[in-house]
Amino acid sequence: RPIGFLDSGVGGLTAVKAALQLLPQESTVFIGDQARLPYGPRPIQQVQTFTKQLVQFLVKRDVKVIVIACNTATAAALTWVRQQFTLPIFGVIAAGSRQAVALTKQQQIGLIATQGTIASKAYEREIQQLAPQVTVQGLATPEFVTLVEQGQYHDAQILQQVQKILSPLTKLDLDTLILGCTHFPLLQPTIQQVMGASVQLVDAGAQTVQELQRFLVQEQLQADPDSPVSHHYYTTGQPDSLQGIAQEWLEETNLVVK
Ligand code: DGN
Repeated sequence: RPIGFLDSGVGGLTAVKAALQLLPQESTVFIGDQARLPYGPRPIQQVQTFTKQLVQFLVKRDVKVIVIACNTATAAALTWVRQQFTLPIFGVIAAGSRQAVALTKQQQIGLIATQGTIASKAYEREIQQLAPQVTVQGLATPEFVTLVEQGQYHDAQILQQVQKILSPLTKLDLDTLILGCTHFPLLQPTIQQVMGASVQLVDAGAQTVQELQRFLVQEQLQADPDSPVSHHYYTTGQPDSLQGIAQEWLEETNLVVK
């Protein structure tokens, strides 16, 4: 049975990519809610309702586990949807927090995310529990979601814009920055260039896939290595809008979006 991934848009593909690399024997089903993107500015209850609908869509496709590959939906809806379904559901905030706490030396972590994730203080709460001495400097950067959805994530064109948006954080001399939105790893080279080589970037989605790998082993839920592997991609929007980015990002030319 496949692993299910959901996001508001193309961002969740960054977690799918980590799964294709780390768990090549596993099948996947991805759904991006591009018709209703962005989730960042929406009220919590609405994000909860949308997330539940996407979970239901994946459950119908008989997935064995779900990754909410969206920080905004994790912050708003993870606890709530877990109460309503029996299958295991992962968010992306816990694993991202653990990795950031393990990496920081100066006990101050930067966080970029959507308005919804920043306002939820979900990372602060998680990090507080792990390491009460660590502080979080959060910055909402919703513009990055738009850049990525429009396929404009290639360095040269956007460097200045990214520099301007991140300037409140570049002043802080951070050693660790959480990419607290699954869209942001597509901008990773540019963000790294702007923040400087000494800043370690945490990809919360990829970290979650590493924790998922351990979970599948522990629970003996791994795919049978002899069974055929399949990957399905769905969007609530126009298939073309996911297809191009998915093919390029996942380096998969035969990929079909429904
Ligand atoms: N990819 C989503 C996240 O990780 O928060 C958010 C994108 C959005 O809906 N604004």
